[in-house]
Amino acid sequence: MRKIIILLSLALISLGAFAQHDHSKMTTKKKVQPSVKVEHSKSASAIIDNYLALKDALVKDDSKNAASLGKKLFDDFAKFDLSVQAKQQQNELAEIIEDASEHAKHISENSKDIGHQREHFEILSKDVKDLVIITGSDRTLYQAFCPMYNNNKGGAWLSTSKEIRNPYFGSKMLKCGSVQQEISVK
Ligand SMILES: [Cu+2]
Repeated sequence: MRKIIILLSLALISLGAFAQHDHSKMTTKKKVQPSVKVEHSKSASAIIDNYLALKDALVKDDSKNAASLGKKLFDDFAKFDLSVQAKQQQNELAEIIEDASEHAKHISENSKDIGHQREHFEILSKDVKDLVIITGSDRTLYQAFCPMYNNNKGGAWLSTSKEIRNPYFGSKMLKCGSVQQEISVK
């Protein structure tokens, strides 16, 4: 019996040590948020498609492709039909789209500066999330978070997969981050 207790406490101690070793700085910022359910809608499908393609280009450190996808997104925002959205949400949507267009534009104009593209992508990601929560989505999205981006201030992005592929660090730190929130379709 005594032996078992000693073994158990040893196991607990090593578990504790392991947990502490596991990026202690980062886990403090890894706030898991309650999942949200949005309406099923195709209103934002083109935006989601091109946002995700842009995210993948940044994962691949492909600033040139990111720039052309930034242009596509810019066009998607321009084409977005506000009139079919609920009246009381049109103003807020218009503001989100105005901001998001600006970030998409900067991404399109900085094909030689991936760091700058990533700065805009971080805010763009927030805009796309805010947009989708209002308009609804045609697919489940996961918000992932990299605690190390921007001098450990962290940065979030959206993905259709729970697998981490980091658009802020690309090949330098492909798997840094964790899923923070699920945005699923009702
Ligand atoms: Cu800029």
